[in-house]
Amino acid sequence: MSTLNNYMFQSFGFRQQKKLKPFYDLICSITGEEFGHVELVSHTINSMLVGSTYEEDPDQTPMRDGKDKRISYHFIDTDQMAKPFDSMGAPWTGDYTFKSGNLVEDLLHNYFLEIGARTHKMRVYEMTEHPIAREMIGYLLVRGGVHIKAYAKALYILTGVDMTKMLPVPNLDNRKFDATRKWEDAGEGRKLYTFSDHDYKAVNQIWKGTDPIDGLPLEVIQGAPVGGEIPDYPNAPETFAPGISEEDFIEISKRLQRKAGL
Ligand code: MN3
Repeated sequence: MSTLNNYMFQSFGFRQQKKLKPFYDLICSITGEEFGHVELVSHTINSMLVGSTYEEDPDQTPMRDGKDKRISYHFIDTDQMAKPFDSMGAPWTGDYTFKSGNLVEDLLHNYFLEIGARTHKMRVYEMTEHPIAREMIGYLLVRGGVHIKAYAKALYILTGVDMTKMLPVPNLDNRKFDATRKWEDAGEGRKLYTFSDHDYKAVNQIWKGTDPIDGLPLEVIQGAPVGGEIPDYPNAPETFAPGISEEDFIEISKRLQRKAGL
């Protein structure tokens, strides 16, 4: 949420975007990817929560297990689907967005933010063996690594300071994680997607040369990566979601198919 909103507002309020187009294009491209990452993390949370409670008559307390979860309010407030709060239930707020307007400062902040996110991912990976969580973290470690390297390259072009020399931070190769290797092997750590079929081409003036960690050539991909299948979550009658019975759905289908309204 913080990376998405940082880059989004930095892109919306980018001064002299024509003159500084490669930097503008970089922030816009990564904004597009972060939107997808928020969706990916949401689906991870949603999928992991499927089956936390069960269908039963209300008097049988089918949601009793929610009472003892750390964020029991999540079970009261939602139908066990993700919302923007942290692992202790503290809500995400707009205070977490950073947009100074100074390009070096903003890129430095973004670089720091990505490194912080990498540290958190690595710790969470060490906290869970859940296959869905590991799959998500493995992928995001590789893609977040691209963002770290991209901001470092942008800062080098702007200032002459080579931030890539300190990478990786934390100092542990992505390949140490079982769930990252297939994405590293597929070259996902060296591709920067524009998330647009036509725009943001000037990003190739920043994302060029070789990978500072493995020395292999970098590549700009015009467009977005192939997406995964969006889960079709089952109904959860004990939460009253989505609240449409089979009988209701038959009637609703008839109304949907009618040519005229009402
Ligand atoms: Mn990122």
